[in-house]
Amino acid sequence: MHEPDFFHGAGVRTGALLHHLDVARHRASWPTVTAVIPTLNEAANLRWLLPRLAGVDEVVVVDGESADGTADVARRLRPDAVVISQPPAGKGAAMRAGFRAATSDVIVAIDADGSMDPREIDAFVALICCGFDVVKGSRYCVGGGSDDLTLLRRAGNLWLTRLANVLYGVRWTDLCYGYIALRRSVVDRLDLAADGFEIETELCVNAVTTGLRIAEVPSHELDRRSGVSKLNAARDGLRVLRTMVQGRRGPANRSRPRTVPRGPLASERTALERSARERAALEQVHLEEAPG
Ligand SMILES: Nc1nc2c(ncn2[C@@H]2O[C@H](COP(=O)(O)OP(=O)(O)O)[C@@H](O)[C@H]2O)c(=O)[nH]1
Ligand SMILES: [Mg+2]
Repeated sequence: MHEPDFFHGAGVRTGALLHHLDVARHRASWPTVTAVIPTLNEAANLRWLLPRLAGVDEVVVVDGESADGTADVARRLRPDAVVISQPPAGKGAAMRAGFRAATSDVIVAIDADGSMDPREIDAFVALICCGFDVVKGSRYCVGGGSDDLTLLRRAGNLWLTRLANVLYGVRWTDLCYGYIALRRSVVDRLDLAADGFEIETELCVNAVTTGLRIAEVPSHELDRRSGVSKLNAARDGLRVLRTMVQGRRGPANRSRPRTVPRGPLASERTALERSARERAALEQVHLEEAPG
């Protein structure tokens, strides 16, 4: 006799159902995400990247008037993308424009060159859901790595990271890396002004001096897929150094935030409340398990 499917391996099915409900519960409280992508002649690389960002709610491409049709490729592959064109004033200027245009709860800055794996985005966002304001990728903490860095850049980054740790009393493992997620609600507090590759340093040090909660997450940097890096190790290293030293003077020396920061959005609140509830439940379990 044919039994209803439901009765076959009911235990397994119940487990699967609970799993689906759990995933659905997490999806419901998962914040919306905007990927901000600065581009300067990255048409070929966008063909690799954009299809891999299908799960992201919003894509903002800030193009430095590329000569290779980057903006057209972006519009064709992602018709709902916001594409901003501006003179090639530097990666920092592009990222600031992208942050201003983003509308989601969480912003993830990701390079266009295929060096940052979009599959890592969920790990960044999960840490935001745990209560962090800024989550920076690290190629040097356990689980991270790079196929892209030259010896000179590796040494420069190591030295600059150590200096940042001394100046700001932090324990970062990677300073000059552009794979970063942040709550959109903290963008104004960061008061970003950098035009060049020092933008990541400015973002991180201003986050410290304004008291934001910062986490590092392991990230594996891949080789740029095609084209060449626009970074100049000596020139941009000096700009990073200057940004770090200036930032040490603290927020009082920067201009005031341009707008009043707003509170978390509904989906952020749900996620944060849930993670607080889960933390409280875990603490309860530890208490109950503690001897005596
Ligand atoms: N819009 C814009 N994007 C830029 C500019 N300079 C660099 N980028 C982008 O910033 C990202 C990082 O640049 P890249 O040359 O790969 O630097 P690297 O990863 O540090 O070697 C890439 O997606 C570039 O296309 C610029 O002046 N304007
Ligand atoms: Mg690159």
